[in-house]
Amino acid sequence: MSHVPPTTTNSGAPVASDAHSLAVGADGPIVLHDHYLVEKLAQFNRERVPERVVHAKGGGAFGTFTTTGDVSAYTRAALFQPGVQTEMLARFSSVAGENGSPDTWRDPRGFALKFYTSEGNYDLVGNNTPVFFIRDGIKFPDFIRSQKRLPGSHLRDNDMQWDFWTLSPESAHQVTWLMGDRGLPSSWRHMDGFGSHTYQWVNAAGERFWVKYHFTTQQGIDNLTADEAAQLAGSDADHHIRDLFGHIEAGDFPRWTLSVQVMPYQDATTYRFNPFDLTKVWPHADYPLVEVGVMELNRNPENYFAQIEQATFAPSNFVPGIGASPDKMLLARIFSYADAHRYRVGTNHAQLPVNAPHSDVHSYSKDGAARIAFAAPDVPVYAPNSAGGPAADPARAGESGGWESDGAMVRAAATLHAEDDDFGQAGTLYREVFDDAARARFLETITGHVGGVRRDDIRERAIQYWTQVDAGLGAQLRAALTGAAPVETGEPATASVPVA
Ligand code: HDE
Repeated sequence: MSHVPPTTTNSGAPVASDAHSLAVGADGPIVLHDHYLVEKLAQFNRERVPERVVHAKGGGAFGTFTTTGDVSAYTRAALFQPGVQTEMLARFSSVAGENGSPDTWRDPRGFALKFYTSEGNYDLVGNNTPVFFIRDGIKFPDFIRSQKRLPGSHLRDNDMQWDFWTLSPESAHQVTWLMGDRGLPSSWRHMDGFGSHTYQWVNAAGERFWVKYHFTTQQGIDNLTADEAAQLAGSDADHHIRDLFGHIEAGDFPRWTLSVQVMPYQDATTYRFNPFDLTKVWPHADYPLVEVGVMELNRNPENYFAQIEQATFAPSNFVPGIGASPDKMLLARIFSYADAHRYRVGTNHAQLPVNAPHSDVHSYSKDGAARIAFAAPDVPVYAPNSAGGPAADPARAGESGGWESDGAMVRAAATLHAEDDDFGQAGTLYREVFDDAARARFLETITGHVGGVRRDDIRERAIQYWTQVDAGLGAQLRAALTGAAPVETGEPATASVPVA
């Protein structure tokens, strides 16, 4: 037998047995000082960290990002300079399901990226859809709870989901994405990724631009039918984890092309849509894609828990040349993720190898549970100091110039732009992006989903919701739900019908 190492305790001491507790005589009482027995059982009870409250089920891999284009006119960020290659980590996930739930449930897919850049970690935490259900983070806990489980029965519930969605009409664009073919990608390799939010890029001259990120899969878009997804949910709950791990292990490395849409800073005030509204896209005809580079995933995690379960991605992890925007959802996320990580993984989560930057850290943070890295003893633990401690440098930080804003503090929706409404882009997606077959599958999906609603008033609101997206669709849905002959209108919804 090849040389096997001796089993030890967590403290490294060799142990006598993994099969027998220490007892008085073979049939006697177990003794408390069998500290190895205690260690095994106590460690076992503490093997879990709290799962992510959303995006709990997922998988990921390491890889590289290579900047093949030249976007230096728009950003000074080191990783996006021509020819630069940066190590990275990606984690893909579903949203509502708990850890262990099926990978193929209909859901947006998380598309979380961590770039270990020469200026610190840059995290871009997006989804496989360019938009989202809501446009203000204060609604996020409510939205997520409506998608999860009833407090009494602990069962998921179509009434909750459609009650929330139909009372939040801004959700229509994302729900159209969700109920369409892109809600069931055949694998993580066959879906696009998006930063979703509008971000700010700042170039070396300090000029500001607004950008949206698009990761186009080089494997091509491929989706499951509802039946295929349901079958896989029963036969292989880990279908996507298995697919990604197996392809990388076989040397078949998935790749995505990163492009950005770039909006000149001043365009934001007059653009036809609110460019910071996360429920809206910027039509590519308005701001075409500019190619940036290629992301390739080419190394599997060695230990899932250490490197994927404990990975912490945060929209607050910006690097010089990249910053936030007035998107209220992004601004709420900038608080929430780092808070989640301190709770879920620990105050020093950024020191775990998977989360640690590949560049030098000169932070004044100190101590805290499970501290691993620390500064040399002669480095001051306070600033300002006259002992050569780290000094803040605005020029290096290159903090984005932010944006101009004024007015009284209010709780109100953002100002409307010329074509801002809740249903227009959803209708465009349904009528102009879906083909006939996709529209037929879409009708079947929402008929099944709305058909699961018990309360008549919610079901009626759902029919009106889809009528706002497209009058013909609403008529077909009503017919499908009531068995009545569809009333052919075909005209897109123009008159606004109150949904709530
Ligand atoms: Fe998340 N989100 N989110 N989210 N989200 C989390 O962070 C949150 C939103 C997304 O693989 C949590 O570590 C708020 C949009 C991904 O580790 C949490 C709001 C988008 C992941 C959280 C949003 C996302 C998360 C859960 C509304 C796409 C998994 C545990 C303002 C653009 C990242 C955690 C990974 C995870 C908060 C909305 C994507 C709770 C408050 C919009 C891909 O902090």
